[in-house]
Amino acid sequence: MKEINITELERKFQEKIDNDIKIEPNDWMPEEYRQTLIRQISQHAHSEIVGQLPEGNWVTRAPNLRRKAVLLAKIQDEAGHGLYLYSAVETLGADREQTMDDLHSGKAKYSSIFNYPALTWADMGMIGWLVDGAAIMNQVPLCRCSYGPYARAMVRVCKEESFHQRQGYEIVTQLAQGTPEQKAMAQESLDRWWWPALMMFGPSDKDSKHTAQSMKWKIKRHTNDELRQQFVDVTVPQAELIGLKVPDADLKFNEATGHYDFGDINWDEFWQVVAGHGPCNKERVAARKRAKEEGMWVREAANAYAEKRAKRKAS
Ligand code: FAQ
Repeated sequence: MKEINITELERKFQEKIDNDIKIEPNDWMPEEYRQTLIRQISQHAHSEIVGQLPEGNWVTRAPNLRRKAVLLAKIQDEAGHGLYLYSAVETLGADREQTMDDLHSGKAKYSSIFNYPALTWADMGMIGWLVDGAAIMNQVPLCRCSYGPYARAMVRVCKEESFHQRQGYEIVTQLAQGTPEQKAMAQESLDRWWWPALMMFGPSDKDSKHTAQSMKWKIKRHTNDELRQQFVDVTVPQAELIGLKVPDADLKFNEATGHYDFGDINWDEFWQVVAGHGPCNKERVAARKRAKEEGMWVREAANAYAEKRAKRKAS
């Protein structure tokens, strides 16, 4: 009897997916679907939060007040994205504190890109242009994700990422049109960030263990390689327009396919970074742990105040 009910629930669930009707928190969903979403959304949230660190490094050294104000606003936006996403994870029954503890213990992943250092001011431009650019390419399709709270969070996130991408491209454009030293700084930064940006889209389709199922559930709408190709096709002309050279000797527009062919990605480097052995992995996780410990008194004070107010209201 129980089995028949589950089959019926699965049928209804699949029917909604097939008809592009959003799955909402109180709807029945297969446990694997729930777990896949908890994994992806929490890792996405961690990426937004850890992603603040490379840029935070430059707030005190921004070249002028306008740049500092824009950078601060962008970093605040990333914190907001993390908070929407942690809330979306909670709608799936996950515990927010636990997901953060998983980040701190190394159990949960976050985007490989944030394990690279931001060494020059040009890197602030490159993060906006390439990293937010890649994030948008990946996240616009997520606005049509089958899970309602994630899809809705993505709509606002994408609008903000779009502003981030433009401010990054503007920084890089100004440097590329500046003095020879500024242009060289922009080129050197592109040389360092190009390949890690391509890695953001995840392993190639043949090595991606989750893509097939996530596409069936309409969590993902495109494969990792499809999105990576779209990113290359859009970004290479942007680099050419401002006179920068993408560091790939094999990059060539293919008239037959209408896409750019590009060189091999160093997957060994990608998996090393994902496994925790990138240039900044230890530093990033240590910074998050320190933030939790040092912010403990604020949370305790806020909770004590909330409890006191609730008691006063009740009496
Ligand atoms: N880094 O089978 P797949 C941003 C892992 S937000 C680390 O292909 P899936 C905003 C993957 O988790 C950037 N690990 O997995 C910002 C899995 O391991 P698991 C983040 C990666 O989930 C800008 C394993 O490899 N965006 O930048 C990476 O189907 C500027 C096998 O991979 C999102 O999270 C990687 N790059 O596809 C903030 C978007 N790629 O979990 C500040 C949402 C793969 O089994 C400044 N996420 N792995 O242990 C997604 O779209 C997907 O999760 C993918 C991976 C495409 C990232």
